[in-house]
Amino acid sequence: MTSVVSTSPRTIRIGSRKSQLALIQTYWVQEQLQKSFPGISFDVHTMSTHGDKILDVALAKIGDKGLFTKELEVGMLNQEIDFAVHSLKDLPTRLPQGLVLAAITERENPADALVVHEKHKDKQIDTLPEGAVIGTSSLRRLAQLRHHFPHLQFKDVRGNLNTRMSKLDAGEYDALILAVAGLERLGMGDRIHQSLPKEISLHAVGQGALGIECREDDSELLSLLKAIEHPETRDRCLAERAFLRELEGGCQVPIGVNTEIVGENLTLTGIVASVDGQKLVKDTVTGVAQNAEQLGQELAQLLRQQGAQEILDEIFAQIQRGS
Ligand code: DPM
Repeated sequence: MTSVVSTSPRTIRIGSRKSQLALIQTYWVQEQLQKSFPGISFDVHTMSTHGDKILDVALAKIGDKGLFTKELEVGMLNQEIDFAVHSLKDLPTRLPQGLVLAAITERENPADALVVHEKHKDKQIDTLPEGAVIGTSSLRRLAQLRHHFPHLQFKDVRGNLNTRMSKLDAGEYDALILAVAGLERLGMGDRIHQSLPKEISLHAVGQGALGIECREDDSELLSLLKAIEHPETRDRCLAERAFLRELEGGCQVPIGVNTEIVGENLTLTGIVASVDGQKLVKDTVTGVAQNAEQLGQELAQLLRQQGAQEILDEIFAQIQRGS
């Protein structure tokens, strides 16, 4: 008797935003999967997301529930694509019903970087002159830097990395703060002037890692995607995401984190700051990495006891008022 084996190879459709960074990330994931599963074809389908279409509005004002992810999620639920590759930090901590975070890839350097105008090439973040204009659209970066360097000025900056760099080089800003990982992936690592230490800027939840989202009932794909998962990054990012979820924070909140794994233990540090940089609460928890999500929740509760909720409520009210 011959056994029946399914020989029709499946074609898996990967959804991606059209931005240069998104495509680099998606092609990287495609290549890793193609190497692991040479018999399956992985095709890339691009889509524009809401966040890509409104480049001139400050991020914090347009709300952020899935700004860069929603169209891809609709595509997955409609079976137009099978999975989507996201910068994990742009993926909301609550996913739509029917979708799951299937895998988290190995994290690159999660730090923030200082990129300076040529005239400041001998300066560091702590030696930039009084009134120097720093370009950032991140409330997290803004709040932490204002806290440490009240003599600096801050101005919104939007657009892709090339646009931002041209504005910097044209003298509209003295410096920009951008993710090390994004600059490196785009081949602009040479513009990283200083990697900001965690004492100055705690990075965003999930920064530097990629998150793969797919339908929860696609068990075949879920098991394939495990091939590109990095367990240590997953534990760290699950702790960070549980912390953010517990605080009901979206992607545009002045919440920063740092995680480390030593042996079996995971250490998670978190910060919640007011936009003016005046109020800031920070604490650290350590426990076994297996309980990553529980650690994140614990840290959120600790910070809540120290006033984090009042700081966040104030920010949500400000954003609602459109100020
Ligand atoms: C989110 C933030 C920013 C991005 C907010 C934050 C930065 C916005 C800005 C949630 N998403 O970090 O506090 O400064 O204007 C984004 C970048 C990357 C993914 C670029 C960057 C690349 C790094 C990565 C935008 N999303 O942070 O400079 O994949 O982790």
